[in-house]
Amino acid sequence: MASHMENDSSAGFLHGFKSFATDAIHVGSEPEQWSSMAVVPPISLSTTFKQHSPGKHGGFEYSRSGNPTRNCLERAVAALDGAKYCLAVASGLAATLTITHLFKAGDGILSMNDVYGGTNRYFRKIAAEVGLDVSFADLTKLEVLKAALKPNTKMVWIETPTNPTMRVVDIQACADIVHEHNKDTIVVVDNTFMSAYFQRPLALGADICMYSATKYMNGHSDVVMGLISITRDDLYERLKFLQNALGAVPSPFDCYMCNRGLKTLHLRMKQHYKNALAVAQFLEADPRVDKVIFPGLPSHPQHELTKKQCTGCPGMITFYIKGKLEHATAFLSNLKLFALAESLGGYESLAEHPAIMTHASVCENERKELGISDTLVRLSVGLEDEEDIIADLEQALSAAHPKK
Ligand code: P1T
Repeated sequence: MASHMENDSSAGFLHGFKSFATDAIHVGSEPEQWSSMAVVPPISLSTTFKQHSPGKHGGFEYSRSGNPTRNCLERAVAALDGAKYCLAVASGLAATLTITHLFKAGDGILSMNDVYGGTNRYFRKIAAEVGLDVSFADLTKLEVLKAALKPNTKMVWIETPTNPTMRVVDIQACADIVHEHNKDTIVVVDNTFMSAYFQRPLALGADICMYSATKYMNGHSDVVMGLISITRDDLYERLKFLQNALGAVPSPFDCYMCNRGLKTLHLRMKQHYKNALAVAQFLEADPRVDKVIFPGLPSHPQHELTKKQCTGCPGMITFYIKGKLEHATAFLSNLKLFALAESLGGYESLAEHPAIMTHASVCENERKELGISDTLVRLSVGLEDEEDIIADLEQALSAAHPKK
């Protein structure tokens, strides 16, 4: 199998997934499925579908249960994840909610300690409130995982790399340990940061791979959506029931947009990686920066693990600026090309302050423990020209740390 990366940055990483681009472009979009032979899947807005006789229909009944445009997207994503099935839902958090509805009060959920702030908030303030036994642990340490598994643990939630501190969890090792503990305990990987292009959790032993498709999978910062990929038939049946019964489904227009975004996922991710590597190297050499966290740099503590389980790295970088909160604030306020905004994974560069913005809902003690400090800055490096991205970072660093 040939590597899909042409530049040296692919050195030592897992080989690219076979026929990824071809599948992204063709699976689910076959013209033969439409009487019009449309090459681009139409947006099917009808909420309901005519039946031949009661209960006898052409595959669709009501748009919450199934929609032709959503079908196209779900088939494409399943192919890209090496999965049998995919279910699209209304947001990344709707995916988390739908998956968590597999369980009942008293069941245990063990989550990676560093996760997206909204995931942390959902587990702590909603799932725990309705009686699920929620706990958090540093799943980068396998002995910690082993000690944290309980007889009632029904789901282990892994986010890797984590948002925002970019810790990397060994998916295969975790899945082996969890399934040895109890073969029915479900391992879920939030694959939002890596996207299907750089990481295939199901091939590494996970039972469910989920996304905030709002990020790289759609890639254009114009759709809020979640995706759930699975291969096990029993899990699919239960999740398909929940997709319809809970009702958190995306609109046909959003499904069209996300499917369109997928067609260039491979091109976008290669360029995100190239730009991010250049930015990470620039920041690491800069005296105004204390520390850079990017799994593609040899200085990342889990660089070797990243190379073993991923085919490359996305545009996500976090770094600690030298100084205090006022330096981080000055840096972020002076960026011109980067927009100071939440979210990530679009073609445009974004920067944010996790402690004040995306992870404000995580309690202060926990933030401190995880390293989400006042000087931590998160970048989502976009697809602009590398020299323009670096020039913007350079001028904002100079504004934060003016020469005396
Ligand atoms: O925003 P939504 O589509 O509901 O997805 C939630 C979510 C789930 N998982 C991860 C890893 C995420 O990063 C997110 C959303 N994250 C942001 C909005 C952010 O700026 O980090």
